[in-house]
Formats: sequence, structure tokens, C-alpha cells
Amino acid sequence: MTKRLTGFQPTGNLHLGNLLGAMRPLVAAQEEPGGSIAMIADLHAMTMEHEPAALRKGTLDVATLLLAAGVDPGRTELIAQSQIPEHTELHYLLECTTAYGEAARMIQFKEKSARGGPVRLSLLTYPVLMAADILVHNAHEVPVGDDQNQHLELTRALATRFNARYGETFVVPEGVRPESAARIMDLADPVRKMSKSSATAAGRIGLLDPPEVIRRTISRAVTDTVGIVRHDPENQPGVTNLLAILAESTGERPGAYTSYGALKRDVTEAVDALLAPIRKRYAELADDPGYVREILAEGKAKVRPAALATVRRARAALGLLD
Ligand code: AQP
Repeated sequence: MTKRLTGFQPTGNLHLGNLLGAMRPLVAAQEEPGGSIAMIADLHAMTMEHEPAALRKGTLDVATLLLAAGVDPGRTELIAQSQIPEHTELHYLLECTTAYGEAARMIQFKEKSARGGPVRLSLLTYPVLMAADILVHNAHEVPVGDDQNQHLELTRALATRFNARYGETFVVPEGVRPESAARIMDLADPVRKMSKSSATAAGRIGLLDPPEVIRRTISRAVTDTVGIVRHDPENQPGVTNLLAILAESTGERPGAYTSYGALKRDVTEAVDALLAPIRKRYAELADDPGYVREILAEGKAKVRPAALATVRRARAALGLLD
């Protein structure tokens, strides 16, 4: 039984938010019973304008970084979404059970489609592909942040409705919030989440940033004029974010600080200690891209039989010939 499915979009360099909010919980879950799938969502990365060469490189980079951060292919299946054709086949079958209005009212669609420029049809149907990703692997649990809640609710609604209308076919997944999943905020604009696609790199710590870049980014992190180091997300979002990063990076409650400078020094040290081994392992793995491709091929071979079985059940339930 596959327990969890976590997706990562290869839309840019993975950052500290991705690591603390999703990669570390995924690695920690390896100690628990039930397997996990880590999926590189390369098809989702094509819902916005994209560069083919960057997508190819990004997909391999994310796979390499996941391995460098401790994803163990013996316990977690590492897959690239597009390499498992059952994702797209189930996507179409589910599209035929989804109302246009259900997709069009998704907040993420409204936000991203309002940015200007041509809106790809796949941006509208993205949550249906996400539902297919989850349902095809019979995932029981999906770690979700606030921004994906609405999509997970749609997945649950589609699965429940399909089961009721066409017969028991899908596991209805639960959204879970990983215990430690802090939401790491942008260091330059701490009311927004740290994001791969934010306009400047000043708010982001890339997982491969060298120590001097980490130090500079943290030393320039936006704080406030209150002058007291305390957890106060409402009035002191920058300081609160630094405390969260420190706590998540060290696994300990931060001590007392009398200055922002001292806090920033400890955050820098903690983040550097966290990222140094990942950088080192990444460099070793990046020397052997054939190995990473092999791991993806193995992941595909392992998950495909169950995915095929789900698609066959769905096809039969819908009245398609086998
Ligand atoms: N700032 C964050 N704090 C905690 N967790 C985060 N995640 C993303 N940003 C933070 C979690 O990382 C996983 C992978 O995210 P994704 O690749 O699917 O893309 P995203 O959530 O849209 O992240 P980005 O960085 O903001 O990407 P873009 O800019 O491409 O949209 C998810 O589990 C996510 O919750």
C-alpha cells in the first residue's frame, strides 16, 4: 500500500522552504510504515510558459536534490510524472467527470490566469491532473500546504463522486499536514511564502547556494524596528520567520536573543550546517546523471503495475473496452 504522495515542480531552483516544508517531512516519513512516492511534476511545470531545455535540466536537478537530501530509493519511489503514462490517461478520464465550473473556480487558476499573457488550457485542468496523480497510485495520504487544500478537496470530491456514480474504483485520499511543516516566508517580503518564482532571489535561499550567498541573503533579511526578538507573526513577520528557520534547521527551540544581528548569525550557521551536506552529496550525484536516470526508471517500474490496475478499473467502470 502506498501511503503518501508528494510532488515537486521543476520550475526553478529548490529552496529552503521546499526543503523544510516538504523534503524533510518526506525523508522523515521513510521511518514510518507505508511507502511514499516522490513525484517530480514535470507536466505541471508545463502549465505556464516554459523552456524545454530548462525543464529537462530542472527535472534531473530536482531528482538529484531529493536524493541528496536523503530520499532513499529503497523506501521512497522517485518518479517523473511524464514517464508514467497512466497519469495522463487517468487525467482524461477524470476530466470527463469534472465540470468546467469546478476547475474554473480554483483560486490558483484565478490568480495565475490573471497575471497576463496567454493562459494555457492545462492551467485550468491542472487540478484534475493532480487528482489523477494521487488517485492513480491509490495514495491514502497527501501532505498539503494551505495553497493546495482546495485542489485536494477537488480530488476527494472527484473520487467520491466517481465511486458513487460508476462503482468503487478509487481510494479517497486524506490531506495531512506534516507535523514539522513550517511555512517558510520570503526573506525580503516576509508576508509572502518563499517561492521559486518570486521576482528576486533576495528572499530565497537556494539549496545549492554557496555559504557566502547564504550569509549575505540572511544578513539582508527584512526585520522591523521593534528591536525585540520574539515570535509575533502578525507584527514581526521577518523575525518570526528567522526564528522558524532556526528552529526547523536545528530541531531545537531557539534560545533568547538580545539583537537581530545575533539571531541572524545563528540562523546563518544553522542553515549552512543544514545545506553543506546536501551540496556535497549533490555534487557527487551530479557527476553521474546516468545513476539518477536509473533511479527514475526503477521508480517507474515499481509504481506502474498498480497504476495500470487503477486505470483498468476506471476504464471498465466508465464502459470502455479493454
Ligand atoms: N515557502 C515554503 N514553505 C514551506 N513549504 C513550501 N513548499 C513550497 N514553498 C514552501 C512546499 O514544497 C513542495 C513543493 O512545492 P512545488 O514545487 O509544488 O511548488 P510550490 O508549492 O508552488 O512552491 P514554489 O517554490 O512557490 O514554486 P512556484 O514558484 O513554481 O509556484 C510542496 O509540498 C510545497 O507545499
